[in-house]
Amino acid sequence: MLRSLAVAASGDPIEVVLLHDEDLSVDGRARVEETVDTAGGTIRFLRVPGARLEEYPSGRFPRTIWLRVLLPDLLPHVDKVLYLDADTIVLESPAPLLKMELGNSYFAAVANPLYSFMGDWPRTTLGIQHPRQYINSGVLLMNLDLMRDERCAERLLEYARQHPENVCPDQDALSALFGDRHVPLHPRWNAQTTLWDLGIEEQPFSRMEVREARTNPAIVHFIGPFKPWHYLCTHPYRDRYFEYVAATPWPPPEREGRTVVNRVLRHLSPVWINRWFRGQQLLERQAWYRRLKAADSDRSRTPTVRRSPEQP
Ligand SMILES: [Mn+2]
Repeated sequence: MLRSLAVAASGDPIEVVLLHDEDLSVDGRARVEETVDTAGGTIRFLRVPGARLEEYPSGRFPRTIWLRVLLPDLLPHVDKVLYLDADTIVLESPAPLLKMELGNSYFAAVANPLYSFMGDWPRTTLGIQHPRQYINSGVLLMNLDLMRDERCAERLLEYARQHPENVCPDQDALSALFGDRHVPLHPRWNAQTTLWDLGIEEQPFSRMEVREARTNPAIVHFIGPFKPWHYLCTHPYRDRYFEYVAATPWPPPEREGRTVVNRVLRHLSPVWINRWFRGQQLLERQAWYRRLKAADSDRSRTPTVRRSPEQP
């Protein structure tokens, strides 16, 4: 991501803040610095104490998913920031995006289309009526001033604690609370894998937007379980990822997932591959949630512990 950003920004000054919760090796930091230096940019490593993140329930995801919502506090003197997931590549300078006026909106983001087999939880569980208000949290242009003023981090924490069962904890919380307070971006600013996997009619974008985002994405986001180094990744921009890696001090990641089953699955359409994998993930998540509920009702039998009411 950083290498691609360095190339895409060409000439536009970039100031990178790398958020992390665990120690980074001296060698790892040096490699990151070298990658950003090649673009004449600056980098600051910002370590966030794990305890800060542990306050937010993250389900089966790493706790670091919550780092982005702490940015208003972490960068107290910054008015606006572009948050990028590490599983993105940047193909066009985001400088014009950063100039966008956000007015009374907390952030600008791209909607998150869903595979139909995953169900429509944004509507049925989160109460989001318009599919464009369910956003993907991997690329966020954040109005830090407004988010600080209106205590967004605390409100997200409160919501997350009341909804520990949510499928995508940070993204669901951002969408449910602030989906109606965001600027919807063209899908080319967060071209998620679903853009290519799903049919045009299945996406919450116009036909024109889908075509433009497919042919000319500005930021590609490798969402889901198959990152570019996975054997089941058939993403059209997979090779671009490896080109960028080749220009960094890191060796290319080892290919993973080349199992007998996957050699058969690879011949299926991406939707069916996802259905197979994510179906299994969904089952695991349901089992995890049943355990959570069981533990919860165990505790509620103890009169000294008060629990907030269970959400549907
Ligand atoms: Mn991501």
